[in-house]
Amino acid sequence: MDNYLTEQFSLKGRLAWITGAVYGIGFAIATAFAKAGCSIAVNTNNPEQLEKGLQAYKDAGITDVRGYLSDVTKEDEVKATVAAIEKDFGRKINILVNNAGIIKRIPMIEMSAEDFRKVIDIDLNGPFICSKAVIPGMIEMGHGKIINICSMMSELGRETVSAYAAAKGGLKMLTRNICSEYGEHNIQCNGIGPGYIATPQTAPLRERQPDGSRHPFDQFIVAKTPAARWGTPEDLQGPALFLASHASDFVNGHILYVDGGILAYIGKQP
Ligand code: NAP
Ligand code: GCO
Repeated sequence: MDNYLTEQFSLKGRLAWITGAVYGIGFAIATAFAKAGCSIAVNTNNPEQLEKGLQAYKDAGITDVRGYLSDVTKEDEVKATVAAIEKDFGRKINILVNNAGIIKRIPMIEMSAEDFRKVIDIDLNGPFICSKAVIPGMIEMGHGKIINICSMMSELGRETVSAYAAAKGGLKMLTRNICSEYGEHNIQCNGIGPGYIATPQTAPLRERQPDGSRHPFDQFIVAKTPAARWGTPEDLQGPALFLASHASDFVNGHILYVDGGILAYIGKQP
């Protein structure tokens, strides 16, 4: 039994690049991959966060990890990062997780075109640029795994997140197109669609009100989630390991929603 599970889910000998994984969801996914035997590369465009993130990996006992300072929207920096990763680890990248992302919560008609473009640039152009940089090496190796961190907003809209929803909707279709274009090279490209996860990105939606009560959005989301709770970054570790391992070699172009059931639920009668 143990041998079978190891064969299916082990990442021993693999090299994964998880973008923006100095904290939050990316950090949790990278930690799970490391525990499954994978070498880890992470990047951010913020030197202080990179230093703090590498210390956090060390504190977590993760030693086979290296950090790189780069912006996923800048193709020259991404190409240099891929070259540095492959030189430092002495092999090509087997697994790419396009995790880096931002959100701006602004009513659409009040959002500047510059702000809209910045979200699209990081959340959609970034995954394109990073995937384009690693796919040739995966073709050469005859295998590869790409996991795009999509969102509930790949399927649903809501007030103030027009740019983010457009980006994450596009990322869902980029996932399907990479599957279509490179599946014949034994490259599997899938997405994970997290529900509402407690990370710095959603902290503003969970802040206590001045009177000490829970944020209205916090109450809304917990009521809208059949699991009746916010997700944690650790909730995404098993699904990510599945999509990074041999267990998913015939799964391609799929968005795996890890949302506690939100997408299935119409909501409780008031
Ligand atoms: P987070 O806590 O805000 O972390 C985002 C990460 O991306 C940070 O490490 C950040 O690094 C990095 N990053 C931002 N811009 C970058 C750039 N241009 N180049 C390189 N790195 C960059 O977000 P999270 O909640 O962990 O979310 C991670 C991913 O999951 C995002 O794609 C997000 O859209 C998606 N997601 C989140 C949720 C949720 O509820 N939290 C749900 C669905 C999907 P710095 O801080 O150093 O800039
Ligand atoms: C928001 C949240 C969501 C989550 C996530 C849900 O403002 O609605 O930030 O967008 O980040 O994407 O899947």
